[in-house]
Amino acid sequence: MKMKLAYYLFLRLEQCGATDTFGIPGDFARSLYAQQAAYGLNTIVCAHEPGCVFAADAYSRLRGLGAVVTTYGAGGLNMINPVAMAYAEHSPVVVISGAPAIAGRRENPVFHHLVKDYGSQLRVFAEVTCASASLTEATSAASEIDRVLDACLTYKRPGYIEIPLDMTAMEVPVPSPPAKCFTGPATNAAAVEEAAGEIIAALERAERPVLYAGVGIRRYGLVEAAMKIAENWGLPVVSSVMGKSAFPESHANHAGVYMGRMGEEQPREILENADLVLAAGVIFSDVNTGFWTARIDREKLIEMRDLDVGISHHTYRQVPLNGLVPYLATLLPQGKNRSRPAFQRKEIDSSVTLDSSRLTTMQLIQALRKLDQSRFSFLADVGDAWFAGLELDADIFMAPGYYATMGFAVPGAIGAGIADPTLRPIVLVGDGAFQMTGNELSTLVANRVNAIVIVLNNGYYKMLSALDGHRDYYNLPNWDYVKYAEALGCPGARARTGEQLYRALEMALAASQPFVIEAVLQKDDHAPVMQRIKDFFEQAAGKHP
Ligand SMILES: Cc1ncc(C[n+]2csc(CCOP(=O)(O)OP(=O)(O)O)c2C)c(N)n1
Ligand SMILES: [Mg+2]
Repeated sequence: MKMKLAYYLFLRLEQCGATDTFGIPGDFARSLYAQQAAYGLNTIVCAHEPGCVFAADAYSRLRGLGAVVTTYGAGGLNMINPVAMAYAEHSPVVVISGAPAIAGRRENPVFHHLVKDYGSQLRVFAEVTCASASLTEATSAASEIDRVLDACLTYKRPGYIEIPLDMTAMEVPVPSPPAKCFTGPATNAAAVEEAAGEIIAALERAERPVLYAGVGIRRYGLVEAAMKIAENWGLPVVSSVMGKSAFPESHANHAGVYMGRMGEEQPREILENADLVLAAGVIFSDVNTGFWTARIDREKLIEMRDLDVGISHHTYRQVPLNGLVPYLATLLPQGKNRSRPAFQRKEIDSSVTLDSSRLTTMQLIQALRKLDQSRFSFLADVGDAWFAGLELDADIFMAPGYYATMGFAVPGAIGAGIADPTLRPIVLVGDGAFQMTGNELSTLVANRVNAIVIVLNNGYYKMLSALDGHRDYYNLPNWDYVKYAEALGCPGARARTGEQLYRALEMALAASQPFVIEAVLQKDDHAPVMQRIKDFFEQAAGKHP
């Protein structure tokens, strides 16, 4: 059977959950865009390539795969940082780039958009993806597409597919019937059974077991199975920072986010006093471990990773998370009668009121905690926006929790809103990050994604000053964010007090288009996690130099 190369690619994207693509057209991608329009795949054109990838990354976190379509060089290479983030954050985004036609290629290329040679862009992307391909041959094109997509879904990492102009509409042989989209990580059923047996025996013995939920749970679509395990065994659930909302935070067993000394007390006590920590898809990064202040004994730890499982000091290979977690969910306790875990869930602090005094980060947090979290997806950018977001009990929360690049949240809202139109995105973004990618507000307007964008305006790169003390070069130009928003076609309101924030939120909630709230905050007012990080770094440095 034969099919147009581009059509086969679009069909496979749809089968993997990506029914929309993000990108910016260009001459080397003109054929891809024309084919996409003819095929009928929804095309979202953003303002800038980094925004396209951030949008596709958020989309992928909700749909399982995101896709961007770009031109060569100027477009493709403009995507490197956010693709690197998607790699670090285990978010499968496939980059589809046009390339010079094969027919016109000369030995000594001096094409526009081209760096060194025809392999340059492919080599650059190889460094930030788990699989890459240049489709220069009709016979292998379909299997190369399948190979890259399968790797993206198996390893939850980005991939790269380059298509020369004259290959896009070429009729190429395709497999019939189509191959499976997702073959999954290598699995040894006997090893899964044996590892599960050992885990169950450890759970039966344990007096204070805890489920430590990581981002892998959401990436591999294991939320339901993780809930079953927690409910069957009466486990309190503590999330990692990156895994925030991987386990729904409205669930009664959820006890908070663990971040070593930087985090809240309750999840820390629960996790560090546990006699068994069942970690699922947790990445033990510096941020997740609260800058290595986490205290979890190796002997108490069962670490279910993407591809294998470590139990105390030994490892079962070919026991992937997506094989083990669903299997564990079917196994019930035989011995002890497990009831609901006993702990007090964090209440809304009623002493914080939205009055006429100067707006504080704590007031912003409390105002957001009072919203019905089930109606929203939350996206946070780097800085206090992220740390304020950590205080919410969100079921859907997205942030650059590992890679920590600025600029994710506003464009991320495009992808989140399109991937799941039933959830209204709420964006928390610092003024510094907003100044990088806030222009994607206009893409939100154009695509009728009615996100609520809250700009934390402290006139400062405050995160950096928390680590490093005050520097003049951390001061930011002061924009009028409300006027800026209006210029891009969406209304906004400024909040200098709690009362004004309350009113602004009411206006935003009533609006059917995107709405910007400029929250005017002070340089020395921090979300609780930021305050602890500041104290920690000050202590470590003695005093800032
Ligand atoms: C793309 C990128 N450039 C630079 C940095 C370094 N950096 C980390 S936090 C930060 C300041 C963030 O400022 P803002 O968005 O205003 O948030 P605040 O710290 O004030 O809460 C900077 C510059 C980064 N993380 N990402
Ligand atoms: Mg700032």
